[in-house]
This record gives sequence, C-alpha cells and structure tokens, in this order.
Amino acid sequence: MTDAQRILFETNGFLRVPGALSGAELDGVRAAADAAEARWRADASLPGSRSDVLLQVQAPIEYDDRLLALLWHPRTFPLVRSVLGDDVSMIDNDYFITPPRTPRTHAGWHHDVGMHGVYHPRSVLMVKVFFLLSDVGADSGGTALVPGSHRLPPDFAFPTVDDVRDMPGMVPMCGDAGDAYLFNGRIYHAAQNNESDTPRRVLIYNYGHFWMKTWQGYEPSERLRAQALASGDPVRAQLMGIGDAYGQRLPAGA
Ligand SMILES: O=C(O)CCC(=O)C(=O)O
Repeated sequence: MTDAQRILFETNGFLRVPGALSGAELDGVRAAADAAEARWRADASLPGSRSDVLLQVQAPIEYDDRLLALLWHPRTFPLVRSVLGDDVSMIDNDYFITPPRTPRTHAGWHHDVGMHGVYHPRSVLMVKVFFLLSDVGADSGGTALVPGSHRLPPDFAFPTVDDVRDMPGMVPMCGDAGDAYLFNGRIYHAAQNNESDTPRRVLIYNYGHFWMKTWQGYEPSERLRAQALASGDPVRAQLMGIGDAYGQRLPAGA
C-alpha cells in the first residue's frame, strides 16, 4: 500500500482501485459469474435471496475457481492485508445483481460492524472489497457512502432520509466494469436504487480478523478447505479459516 493509498483509506474510509480487472481477466470473471447466476437461478435450493430489489448469489466462491481466486487478487488482497493485518481471513462473499428499475433500495444506510465493547472509530474489524462487473453510473444502483464516517463516534446520529441520495455528504461509488473499491466495514453506507435499464452486477468479498467467526452460511465447504490445504499456500488456507483460533498470522512474504 502506498502512502497515498494509506492516507486516503485512513481518512476517507474507502479506496478506489480502478481497472483492477481488465481484458481477458474481466471476461473470465464475468463468464464465471454468468454461469454461477444461471446455476443459482435454476436451483431454488441454492442459498441467497431472490427479491424484486436484489438477486443475491450467496458464496460465489463455491461456484467457480475464478470467483474464488478474487479473494486473493494481487490488486486488492495486499491492500486488505495491509489494512487489517496478517491475521486477515474471509468473513463472507456475495454476488449481487440489482435488477433494472428497482422499486426501492435493497440496503438502506448502515454500518457493517458494530461489535459491543469495541471503540470503532479507532478499529478496523472488517474490510469489504467490491469488484464491478457492470458499468455503474449515478443511477445504476451502486454503493453510496459517507467519507470519513468510520471515525464518527458510535452514538453519532445520522439524519433519517427517504432517498439514499439525500444523506448529507454521501458519495456514489460509480465506476466501470473491472474497477474495484474497498471500504472499512464501519463506514456508513447504503445501496442506491437502480433507476437504469440495466442490471447492476458486483462481486463482494468481506474480510476480518482470523479470530472472528465467518458469517453464518458462508463457511467454506470441505471441498474448498481441502483444496486450500492441498495448495500449500498459507494465504488460501488462512482465508478458508484453517489455522489456530488465536495467534494465527500469515508469514512475511506469503
Ligand atoms: O449493494 C451495495 O452496494 C450495498 C452493499 C451493502 O450494503 C453491504 O454490502 O453491506
């Protein structure tokens, strides 16, 4: 992480990574996401939510190794590790498809993390990485966030707004397919309504510390855990939750 990236992330609570995926890599990830979506749509027993405001393919890493490998992508994972530390692990992962012309947002203003007993303005407990698979403009249903809000005290009273866009100070996370961004899970954020004619597609990877529990329903399958162990890669193993509950850390250089 460069000094500029560190300063931007620490002060704003988020960081953009333009062109994280490009060319053949973006094509491959999109093909993998399309195939995952088709399988998920065809089998209602597969986990996720199916509503008029969001199609949520839960745990896309289980569908295709190209979606799995984004967890340790060289353009984003080193940034996450740099911010969270060597005890980084995976908390959850999703593929969100926001249908065109949604009647309302699928996620109002919220923080992802608010653990009791933690002074959040000084902590980084979770970091979320978003990979855009479609171009996201101001009306495409993208993420909105309030820069710097991860530093506000836990009892800070944000105004209540009917429209996500009316939150004072909010910034829309627009971008092109292949762009990525990451944010501190404490930042105040929401999803905008998709007022465009095209679906908004985004892959989301959430990271925390190794001692934190994986979100229920996102525990990696035995297949992925065995694959990670067989790879001999300490990064993969740790991201799949394999290691000692306390004191687990990636070795320098891994
Ligand atoms: O769809 C979005 O951009 C919002 C996602 C969100 O609120 C979250 O991941 O907590």
